[in-house]
Amino acid sequence: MIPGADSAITRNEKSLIVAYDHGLEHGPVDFEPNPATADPDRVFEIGTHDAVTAVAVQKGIAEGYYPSYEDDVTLLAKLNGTSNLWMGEPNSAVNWTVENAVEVGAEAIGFTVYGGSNHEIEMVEEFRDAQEAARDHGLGVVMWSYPRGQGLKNATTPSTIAYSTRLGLELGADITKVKYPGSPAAMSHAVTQAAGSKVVMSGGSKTDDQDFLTTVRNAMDAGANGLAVGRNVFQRDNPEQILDGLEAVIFEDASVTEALDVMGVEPTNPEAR
Ligand code: FBP
Repeated sequence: MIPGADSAITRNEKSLIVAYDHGLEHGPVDFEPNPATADPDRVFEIGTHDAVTAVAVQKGIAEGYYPSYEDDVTLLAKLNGTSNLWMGEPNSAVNWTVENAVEVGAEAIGFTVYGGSNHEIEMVEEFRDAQEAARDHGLGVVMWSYPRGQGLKNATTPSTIAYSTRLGLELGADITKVKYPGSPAAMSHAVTQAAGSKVVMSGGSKTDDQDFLTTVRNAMDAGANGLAVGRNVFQRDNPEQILDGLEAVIFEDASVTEALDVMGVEPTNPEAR
């Protein structure tokens, strides 16, 4: 990490990244809950919400759609990715060079590393090339650090997620994106292992407003620097409404109750705090 290298995609050291590489990673099935989001214009519009510090997309989406949003959205270039049609050991094709991403307007790069995969060595070497090219161009570096592979069945245990954030630090990420390890204590341990590099939580599959905000609140209380989220925003009927709530929790230190209030939503569970 280089302190400040990620400043284009952070605000007060925090990030709310909208990830929109799902059309590649999961396929059109992810757009079924909100069919309008198959249109990248709709998601870039969501990305103009004040809370959003960057939108992460693959090359084709950036080339085709980002020029209309370059004044209002910060581009995070997701350089590698693989479709759900691939049935082999976890791996991720490098689809985009840093040089081309800079030409398209990227201010940071994103790169997946599947620690524990039989392809870990080549993925880490590819990350090295991307990380060093990003440094040459003054871009921030976000690692999607998702351990998985033949020998790794449960990729969200506390020790695995702590190892994930440590991989980000060791390999030169400014921000490491990890799955939530299930408890504030485990998240706190993962943040400690990142040793000053930033940690953001991955959004995961769509959950209800209160449950999602509670997990984000817990992650923030454990020292996380925000969120990189896809489905839990764009699969909702009203993505802007949940962004209002996330803005309150991430940037204004609001409680879950306060965030639901900002959204105009009644708590479903009286234990909201
Ligand atoms: P979500 O918030 O929808 O989980 O998106 C985050 C993300 O990392 C995306 O960038 C990516 O497409 C997807 O999750 C990968 O999910 P998985 O690793 O579960 O296939």
